[in-house]
Amino acid sequence: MSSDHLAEPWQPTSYMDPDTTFRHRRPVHDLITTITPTDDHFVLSHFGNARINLADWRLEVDGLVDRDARLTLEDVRSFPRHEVQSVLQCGGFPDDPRINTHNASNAIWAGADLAEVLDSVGLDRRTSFIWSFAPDHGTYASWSADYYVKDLPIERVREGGVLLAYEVNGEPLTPEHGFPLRLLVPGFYGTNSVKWLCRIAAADHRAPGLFSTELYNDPIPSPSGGMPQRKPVWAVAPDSIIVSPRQHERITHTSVSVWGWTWAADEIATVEVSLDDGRSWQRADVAGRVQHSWQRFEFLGSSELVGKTVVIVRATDIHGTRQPLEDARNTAHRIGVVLT
Ligand SMILES: Nc1nc2c(c(=O)[nH]1)N[C@H]1C(S)=C(S)[C@@H](COP(=O)(O)O)O[C@H]1N2
Ligand SMILES: [Mo]
Repeated sequence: MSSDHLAEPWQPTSYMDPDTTFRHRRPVHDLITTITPTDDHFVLSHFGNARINLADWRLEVDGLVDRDARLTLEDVRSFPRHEVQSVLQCGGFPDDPRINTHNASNAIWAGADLAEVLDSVGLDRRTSFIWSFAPDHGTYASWSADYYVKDLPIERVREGGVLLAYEVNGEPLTPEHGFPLRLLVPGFYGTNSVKWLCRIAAADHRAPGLFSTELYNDPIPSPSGGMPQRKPVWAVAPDSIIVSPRQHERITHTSVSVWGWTWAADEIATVEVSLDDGRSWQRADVAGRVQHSWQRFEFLGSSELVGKTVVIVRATDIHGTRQPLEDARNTAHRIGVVLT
């Protein structure tokens, strides 16, 4: 199938409401439960929220496959149902990888495994990327587009757990979270989990598009002044949020408790807490993870300091990759407190 055909998205009847960028989030200090209730789950929709008419919605599956398919929601539901507990984290500003927006939630998603659906239509061996399309369109900051398209390396799909998700926390998806169907890519930044999914296509090259090959690609320093390279915003780097204490909280210095959530594409091995703005670090306790969930960390200790200080938390994953203290999508979280 030609690339020209691949670039033309099929679209169900839909409208945008609102038709401007839609963001919703709770303060991190309110994220006190392991599973984030759906109403508290953050929402990020670049162009606004698409409202889909289920009656004419289909999931088109085409590109490098033996048999094109047009699946109804019932067809998708007829595949084995998989549940995945997973953190979903926004990658932050699509053109600025130096800011951590601390925008994350943890939920139980259910749906069909994308790898099983692709096997059912016969995937061509040349496939290296799976493209995913949605009909939302409009303007976002200074950019505009007629639809949303992302791509995933086939290796991630083959690992399993990439869902065509129709449920979150035991209920059908809400419109803001992608009704009737969304992609859920555990371990990858939220931008890849395409909401209002209407088409997936198998291809042997990356999907050209505003959100795939233009925005959401981080510069990587080139060693010897060669051609600048860019890396797609895919796997989630080690990250963490401090749920407690809150900004400006007064804490007794002899009994300091710091807790929150930590996660990465792979499991987090250690979390360190600093009570003196990064001069010294102590280990926190870290719970194990369930599938791709976030992990709770907790630190109980004391400080010789009294007065204003900054609490910082940094996580390290099982590969030894540690959160940086500045200028990154996963910059360590800092909270200013007063020790009394
Ligand atoms: N179709 C479509 N899918 C999308 C987006 C979008 O704007 N349009 N935003 C992405 C981004 S940047 C994030 S962080 C997640 C947020 O998912 P949520 O709103 O369900 O939390 O959806 C992703 N999927
Ligand atoms: Mo995002």
